Amino acid sequence: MKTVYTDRHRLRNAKTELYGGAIVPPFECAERLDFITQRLKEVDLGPIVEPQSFGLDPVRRIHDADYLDFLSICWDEWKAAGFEGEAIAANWPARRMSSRRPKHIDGLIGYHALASETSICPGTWEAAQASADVALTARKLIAEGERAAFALCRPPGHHATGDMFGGYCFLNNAAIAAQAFLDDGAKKVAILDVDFHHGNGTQDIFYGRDDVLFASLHGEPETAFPYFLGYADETGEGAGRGFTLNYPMPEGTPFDKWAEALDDALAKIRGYQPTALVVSLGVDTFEEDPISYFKLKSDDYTTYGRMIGKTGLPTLFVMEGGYAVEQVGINTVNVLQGFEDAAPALN
Ligand code: OKP
Ligand code: ZN
Repeated sequence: MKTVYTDRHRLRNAKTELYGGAIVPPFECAERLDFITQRLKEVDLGPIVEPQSFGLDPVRRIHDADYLDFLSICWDEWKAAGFEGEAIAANWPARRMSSRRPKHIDGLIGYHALASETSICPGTWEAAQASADVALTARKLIAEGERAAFALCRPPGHHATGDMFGGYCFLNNAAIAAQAFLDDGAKKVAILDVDFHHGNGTQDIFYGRDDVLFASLHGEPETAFPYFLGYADETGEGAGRGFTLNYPMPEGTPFDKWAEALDDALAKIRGYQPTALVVSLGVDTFEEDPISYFKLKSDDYTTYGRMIGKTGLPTLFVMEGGYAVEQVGINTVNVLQGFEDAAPALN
């Protein structure tokens, strides 16, 4: 399988994350991708190719114009405001307050943020656009006949909504790619989110629609980020009723329990008969992940890659999280190898 990758992810090199009341070096760091590209080469999974540029039109299909405008000006305005640190949200339109959009960047950033851990630094906007191009390029490989492709995206995307960033995400790469499949003639697309965290952004974007089936396996919202979405009784609204599937699971969940949820999700995805499957691939389900609490082991990634491969669907893997940096390469590539094992390349 081909991987799409660009060094432009390094344009985002944030120095700060707000974590437990302390400012720490971000868990979501450039080094993660070094371990993944190294492993891809070690096992010779396939060619690593550069993305092409699609511009902002396919991004605008998912994200609001004023949100994209905010992302493009955020750093310059933060600097112009005279702040010393990286741009970080500290103010929100909380319950019973006005949701009108402020002008000052200190207010505006809160309007467009869903959490405060993620700092915006110079280069963030450029890296986020490159990450979307990676997803769109890998999607195009599938449209042109590949059975599968790996979009090695960074920054990740599944927490980003149409108008909010947070949880290390700015542009929702998986949603942008899914919409591109539809705009290219697909009638139905499924998104399977196996990252440890609930894909709240993707769910929110497609919640009222029946042309995208969204299924997410994740830490239960009572105890895991993003806390305010991902309950099992969230199943979609209006035309989208029944097209959102949530599998929240408790602390300590081992692979056999997790795999039962995956089995159920895959059966429903098969029944939906989508033209393509987009996998939001986060490997923070790993037992040694520093910010998560599932108990998957490295071999389990191969096993579930095979399970996904057995659907026989054209599959776009889009990189999301995974923070046990030194094992991120092995675990991610295990999924792709397991997939190829069950679904050999067409050419
Ligand atoms: C991004 B992705 C843990 C705090 C976590 C943000 C996590 C973002 C995860 N105690 N804060 O889904 O991997
Ligand atoms: Zn995650």
